[in-house]
Parts: sequence; structure tokens; C-alpha cells
Amino acid sequence: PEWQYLELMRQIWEQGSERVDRTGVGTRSICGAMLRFDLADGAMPLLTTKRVYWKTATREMLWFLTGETNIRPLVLQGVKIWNEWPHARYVKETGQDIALDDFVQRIADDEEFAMRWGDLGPVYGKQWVDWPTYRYRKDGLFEKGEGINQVAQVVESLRSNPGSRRHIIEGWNVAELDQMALPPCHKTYQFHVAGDRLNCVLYQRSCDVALGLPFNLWSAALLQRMIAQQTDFEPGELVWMGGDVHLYLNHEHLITEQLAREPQGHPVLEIARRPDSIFDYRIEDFVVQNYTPHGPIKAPVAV
Ligand code: THF
Repeated sequence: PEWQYLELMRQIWEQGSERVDRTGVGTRSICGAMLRFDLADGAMPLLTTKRVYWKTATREMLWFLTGETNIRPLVLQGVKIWNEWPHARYVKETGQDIALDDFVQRIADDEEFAMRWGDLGPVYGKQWVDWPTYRYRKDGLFEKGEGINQVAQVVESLRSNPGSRRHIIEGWNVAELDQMALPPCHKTYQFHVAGDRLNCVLYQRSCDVALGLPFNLWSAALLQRMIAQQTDFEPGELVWMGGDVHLYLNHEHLITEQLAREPQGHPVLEIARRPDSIFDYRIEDFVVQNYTPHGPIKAPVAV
């Protein structure tokens, strides 16, 4: 449960090695970490030591499952978490120093502008449901094959061959990394059946523990719950593994405040309906009960 998260945070802050990262903000970082959460009886890894906007993270997960990579559908739902990246690209490529809020307003108002500037490249959604394939021809050139829907395939393989060790959803498409606004952080999901329970391992190569991890844990558990429902398994354990696990130096106020708080209560997630497929969930299907967290703690995201 939650103390594992708080312990990880404390350990990184006290023992992490300090370095300048890609964003220039600076981090304290450790190599390799694991957290385990049992999802039995509706339990979710939803932190209570600060308010986590689980609906935002849920909308993001549903957006991944549509295969969409443009931020516009998120913007139209008031989800802001991906806005910084297209904005930074726009400023860099056009030299126009437009404010973030004005840029986002234009994405919402102007569909053509959104098509041109709102796309993140072939990130999560694209790789998950439409991983590109290529077929070599006799003349040595190659043509585009049909995209692979990894999510549909995993649902199918869990049903037909539960004991398989290949129930994997992979975001790290090496050939396309250079076209992505950001290479995937939560890059590999593997599912594992034990009796009537569905377990999941998530490998995350890079983890912003203060801002990103609360979202990433919720989202992974959510995906696991949806897939369990679709395949008629009980939700089992979520095992989270991190590679470069870090805290940004400008999150100090958040860390100090959060480590001073005590977890309170045990939130549960109810899925109100059983949709026909993994691609048919809607935001109204998710009901969280017993969530009485401490207040939110604001902190800037490093871009
Ligand atoms: N880059 C960095 N530096 N940190 C991340 O957490 C991160 N992500 C995604 C991609 N790159 C990242 C983006 N996800 C928030 C949450 C998740 C994000 C980005 C930003 C955020 O600002 N959360 C605030 C406010 C939420 C809201 O307003 O709805 C929070 O308090 O939680 C991690 O995968």
C-alpha cells in the first residue's frame, strides 16, 4: 500500500545521486525500484497523502485506447497534462513566443491548427493499438503492412492461452522513437494469470516520482482492472518496476509536505458496467468510493 510509495520517495530524497537531467531542472535519482499492490476487493493504488486527479488519468487511459496521439480530445475534456510538449515544439519551430494558455485555446478552437501542432507523434496510443508493420517485397523494398492491435491481442491471448508468458503490451518502438514528442516512460506491461487472478507487471524506464508516479500507478491498475473484467479474471497484484526513478529538485516543497502526512482510508474502484470490448469504456463507468485524501499539492512539470 501507500507507505511503499512514501518510503521510496524518502529514500530517493535522502540517498539519490544528484545529476542534471535532459530538462535541465536537476534530479535526485536511484537505479531500480519495485512496488507491489494487491487489487483484490476493488482496492486501487490511489494515493491519499495528496489528492490525485484520477479522472484525468482515466481520461488519458481511455484516450490511449482510442489510438489517438493528438492532444485535442484531451484539451476538449479539460485534461491539461500533455499540453506542455506541443507548446514547446510550437515555440521552438515557429519562434513565436505564445503563452501556453493561448496555445491551448487555439488547439481547442481551431481544428486545422490542432492537426498541425497538437500531435505528439507515434506515442502510446499509436503503438498500443496500431503498431506499424512492414513487409519486404521480392525487389528488396518494403511496403506497409497492417497495424498490430496489441491490446486486442493480449485480451484474446489471455482468453485462449492464459498460461502464456507473452501477454505483453510494448510502447518502445525503437524505429519510431525519434518521431515521438517523448519516448514512452511506462513502456512495457506484462500480464500473468495465477488461478483465477490476473496479475500485471509494469516496467517504467523513467519515473517522476512526485508528479508522474501517482498517475502511472492509477492508470496501470485501471488497465489491469479493465482487462481483468473483459477476460473474466479477478484483479490480482500490480507489480511496478522502475529504471531511473527520480525526484525533481524543484519538487522539494511537495516532498516535504507529503512525507509529513499520514495515509487515510482505502479508496475502491467500482466499474459500473461491463462494456462489450476493452475499447468501449467511458468515463462514467468508473466510480471511486471512500476517497478522502489530503489536499492537492501543486508542482511544476519538467518538460
Ligand atoms: N514528464 C515529467 N517530467 N513528469 C511526468 O510526470 C511525465 N508524465 C507524462 C509525460 N512526461 C512526463 C505526462 N503526465 C501531470 C501529471 C501527469 C503528466 C504530466 C503532468 C500534472 O501536472 N499533474 C498535476 C496536476 C494534474 C491536473 O491538473 O489535472 C498533479 O498535481 O498531479 C508521466 O507519465
